[in-house]
Amino acid sequence: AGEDLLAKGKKQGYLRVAIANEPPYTKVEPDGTVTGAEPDIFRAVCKLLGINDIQGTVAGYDAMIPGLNANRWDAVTAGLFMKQSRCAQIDYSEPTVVSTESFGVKKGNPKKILTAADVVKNKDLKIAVIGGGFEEGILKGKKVPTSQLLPAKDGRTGIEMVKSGRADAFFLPTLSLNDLAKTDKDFEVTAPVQDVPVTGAGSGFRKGDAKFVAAYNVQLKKYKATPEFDALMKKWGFDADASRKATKAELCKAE
Ligand code: 6CS
Repeated sequence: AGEDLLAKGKKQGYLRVAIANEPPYTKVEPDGTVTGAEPDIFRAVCKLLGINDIQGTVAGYDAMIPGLNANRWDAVTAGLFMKQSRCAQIDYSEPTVVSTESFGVKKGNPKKILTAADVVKNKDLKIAVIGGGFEEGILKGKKVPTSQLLPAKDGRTGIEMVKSGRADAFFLPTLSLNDLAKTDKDFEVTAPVQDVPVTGAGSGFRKGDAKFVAAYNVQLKKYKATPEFDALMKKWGFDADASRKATKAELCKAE
């Protein structure tokens, strides 16, 4: 980093963040405004630190950490779920959003896909996953062959793969699938998958910005105790108490 991130943010009046465009975690409004649960939390905490704005860039989940370390943005605020390999590469804030995973499947769930174990035991299944995403990592960790995993660029693409029959399921956070289902009644979302880790994200920073992260965590803790935080979490469909109870140390244990 070299330059002090807090001083830089205050001086220029904003920080740069990487986001996806996957509501309710992240969302780009038609006018370009960056919103969704994680950017909204980040913006609010930055205000408490004296930094008034954020500038978002949409990036793939596989590009977020390399881009952060290449200084293309100052933070990742995309619901980038904590796990061992990611926690080793970047410095996360304490948890913001905590959530679950589901499968998006054809109506009636014809292949009966409800758990990761269901995928492991059926070599004929093709599962759409976001490239470089947490879900891909879970299935690879369970030794599902790469040939069974079909990369999807974003949520909408993954659902199209299921509807066209190219994929038997799309593995994605429950809330992201529910959001897609609001405008597309042609697929269904399974109950939260029971045999995978709880997902939790925080904002991700460069290891060199530890001083900023410490200051950020102080304000984040205060913010999480306010009614504004409850309102924001409710607006996007997240559980505020689950977020308050979660710890980075615990979430970083996920494989
Ligand atoms: O952390 C990840 O990689 C995942 N996070 C979200 C919010 N959606 C998909 C992505 O794979």
